[in-house]
Amino acid sequence: MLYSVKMRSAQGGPHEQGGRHISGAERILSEEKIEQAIVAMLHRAQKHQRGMADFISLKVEAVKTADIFYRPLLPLSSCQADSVMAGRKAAVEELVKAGVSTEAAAAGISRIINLRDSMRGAMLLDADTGLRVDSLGERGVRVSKMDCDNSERYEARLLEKGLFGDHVREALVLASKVASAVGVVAELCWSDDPEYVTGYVASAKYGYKRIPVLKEYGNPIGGRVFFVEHGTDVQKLITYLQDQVVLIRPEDK
Ligand code: WAQ
Ligand code: MG
Ligand code: MG
Ligand code: MG
Repeated sequence: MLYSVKMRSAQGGPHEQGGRHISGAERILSEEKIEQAIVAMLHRAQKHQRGMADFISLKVEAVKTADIFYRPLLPLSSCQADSVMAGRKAAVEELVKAGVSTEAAAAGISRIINLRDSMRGAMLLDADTGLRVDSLGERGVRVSKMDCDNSERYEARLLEKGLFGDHVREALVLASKVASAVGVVAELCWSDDPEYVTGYVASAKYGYKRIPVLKEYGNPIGGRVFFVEHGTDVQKLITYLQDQVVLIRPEDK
């Protein structure tokens, strides 16, 4: 039996009462791993670089094996960028290559830059017009119910590329689920953790492209934009992103 384990934390009260988002996490785990995961999530919320949480929600739900989708891990590669400006230029180039209009790509970057505080979830933007298509406001769409299929194997794959740590491990799984969704053209992301400046553009077509710097060190604003094909059934997409259980498998070598 597998379980979905989710955590979200905020400062100044719960998110739904105006609390400031601190951190969140989601895993799919077998029963014997739940306890350790919950303790790790609790510690993350308590000692986060965005500040100390005074609201922490932990949720454990059984997952029916028959409901699981298996989807491939996106291939990972990196681009060069030695400044925020160069990084953002590279992000626009990658987004346009993946099928996002120049205007929408620029709109995605400004949307994140102009956030007053970080959101808990992502904004959905039309990949042609750049207009926001979800109506979830400052909450956004929180992608949930996903994990890698085999943590040991997954972490070994990352290590082969010299990568380790929660940020990339969680982001690559999330990006792989998002890219597998019908209607998603590409994703743009950088962290809201002030000390983490590396971000990425991901798409089913070109994989997960790491961009070494997308914001200034110390900046607590980050976010995610999912660019969707014009005419996408947005409600169906949101249901997939939030509720569909997806396990990510590295392709066989
Ligand atoms: N679903 C939707 N949006 C999310 C989710 C989620 N599960 N988790 C985070 N976000 C949004 C939310 O707006 C956050 O404020 C923002 O993304 C940043 O979240 O290869 O760590 O968890 O080294 O801080 C990129 C790794 C790390 C790059 C990104 O984001 C690399 C990261 P964070
Ligand atoms: Mg995260
Ligand atoms: Mg897709
Ligand atoms: Mg964060």
